[in-house]
Amino acid sequence: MFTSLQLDRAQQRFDTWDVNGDGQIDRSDWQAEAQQILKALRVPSVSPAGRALTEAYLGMWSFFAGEAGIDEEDGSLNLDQFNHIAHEHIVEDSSSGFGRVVRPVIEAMVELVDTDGDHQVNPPEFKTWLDAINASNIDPAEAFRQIDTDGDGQLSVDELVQAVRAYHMGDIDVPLLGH
Ligand SMILES: [Ca+2]
Ligand SMILES: [Ca+2]
Ligand SMILES: [Ca+2]
Repeated sequence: MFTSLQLDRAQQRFDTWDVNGDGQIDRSDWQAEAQQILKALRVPSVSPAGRALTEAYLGMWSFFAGEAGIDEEDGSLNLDQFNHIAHEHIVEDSSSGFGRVVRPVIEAMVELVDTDGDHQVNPPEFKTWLDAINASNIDPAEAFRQIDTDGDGQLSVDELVQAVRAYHMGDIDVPLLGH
């Protein structure tokens, strides 16, 4: 069963991904979410980094569509279907296929904000990340501490992938893939 916080997170996640607000999630919503992030970062969507993010987002959509047994071009998911898949794959099983489709999104985001090129995210780079997903109500320093589980002052791809799951579990308060 979902806890109420997990349900709340799933609802927030759904509302975020339902970019055009029609109560259904489809491919265009995921594309729009990636476009919004790229626009906020002033990165052209046709650049290699822009393409990588868009493809990674569409990879997440392919996963959800596949799990729901719907056509990824024409199909759409309602809230119940979305919750079911999220429950099965995000909350219950950390080694599931969802982890494998989240990782490319995290890697693409790290690439986009990693101004010093060390493939990790330092505090100023993390601030850029939060701004890009419009998470203005998040305390960047507190969020950083929650995600930096080894406390080395850098967010690794692994820590960030774990944080996506921890957010949906209700263990931490930081949405990393849009808000
Ligand atoms: Ca929609
Ligand atoms: Ca860096
Ligand atoms: Ca770390």
